[in-house]
Amino acid sequence: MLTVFHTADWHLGQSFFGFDRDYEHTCFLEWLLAELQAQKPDAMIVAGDVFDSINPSAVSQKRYYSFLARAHAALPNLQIVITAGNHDAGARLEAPAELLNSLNVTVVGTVSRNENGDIDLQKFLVPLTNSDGTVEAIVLAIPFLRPSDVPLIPGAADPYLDGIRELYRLVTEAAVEMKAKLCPDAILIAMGHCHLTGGEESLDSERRLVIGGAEALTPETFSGEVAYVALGHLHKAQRFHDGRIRYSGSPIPLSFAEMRYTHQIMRLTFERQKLTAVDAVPIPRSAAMITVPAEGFATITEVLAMLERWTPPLPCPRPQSVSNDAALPDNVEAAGEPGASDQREPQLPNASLPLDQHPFLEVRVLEDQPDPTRRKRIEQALEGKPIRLASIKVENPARRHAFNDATAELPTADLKTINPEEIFLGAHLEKYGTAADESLIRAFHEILREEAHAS
Ligand SMILES: [Mn+2]
Repeated sequence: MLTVFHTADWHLGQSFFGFDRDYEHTCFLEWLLAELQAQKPDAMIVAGDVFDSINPSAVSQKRYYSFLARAHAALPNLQIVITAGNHDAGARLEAPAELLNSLNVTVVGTVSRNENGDIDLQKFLVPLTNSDGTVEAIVLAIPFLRPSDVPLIPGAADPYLDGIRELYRLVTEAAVEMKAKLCPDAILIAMGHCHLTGGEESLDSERRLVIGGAEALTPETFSGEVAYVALGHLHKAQRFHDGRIRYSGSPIPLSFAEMRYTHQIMRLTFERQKLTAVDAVPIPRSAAMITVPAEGFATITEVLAMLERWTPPLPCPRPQSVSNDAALPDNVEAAGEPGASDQREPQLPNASLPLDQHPFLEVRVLEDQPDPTRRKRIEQALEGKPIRLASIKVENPARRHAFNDATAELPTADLKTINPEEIFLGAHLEKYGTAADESLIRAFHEILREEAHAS
């Protein structure tokens, strides 16, 4: 029997509308370490997007390397296989590969070629052993593939997609060969960081791989010889082909569009050369994400009233290793203080929720007229409340309609004859669906005069 954890899309170091996610990532990694210790899987695979950017912060790198070191110290037989995603710098992720080998961690970030230009297929093959030391599986550790990574196929209709399919075919062939030689009973587990046709996406944070949807691969890319395909890239956990191919999903929501996803890791059990069980292990949420209103949009008056009424959630217990006491207000006892939690009222004083546990808020306002005071009024309504205002989303139902009308009526003027007021009036109509009033037009002319003086 072989048990494997499948996770992906950690996006360590993400900056969320200027707020960092270090607390949430630390909680996740603590939880993951505890899960590993409790369940003692033979291996864990991380299918890309370890970091959010190609130049990850020192703090996020520290989280990552500390986690790997602690996981190895706690479970010396645990094998970890990590591939690079489209957010990662593959070469950078791979740079400490030899060092990480000593921690039983294999990292594949890039495609390597020999002096003839042939792709090194062996680099992608990682044998997994069970607790007896028998090779039970071979992982096809394939990172996110860029167009220059894939084999050139003469006359291909789509060189990139066909190249990806060809690379998977070649690696599968090499794995089958290795299996015949080394361990005829082993199963094949493929990894990938890609977009499968029909996959449900969240465009806010995944970053489209190629514009136009042509980047999507079909599930047939993965040969039937592969028992399980562990994917990353789409942040919603989802399955294809009766669950043989899965996205584990990201451990935390990376955008407001993902706040209702179930965040989980997959625990896979393989027995007698077959995938016999897949369990989704839910990951506890360490900071809430909310929108006001909960559904759709509301007028600024309604929104302000809702924000006034809003009350904070109870704080979550802090993991031991989060040493961010600076974020704790002075009147709060440190976590773990005996009796501290018992004395807490359900209605908390505002300051008692540590800053990094404040929910992220997106305010969704229905716009009927220009409102330069909007942000200020929202901020005032939130004053003293333990919440992080991340985003104000403005919806104007009249806008699209007005825009269509306006563009239909716009004369085709050349740049020399068009005047600033006309552009301003057109833009106002397009944005708000109404004509600008006298005071606004006066204010606009005032700006024009100032501008003329300045230049
Ligand atoms: Mn991702």
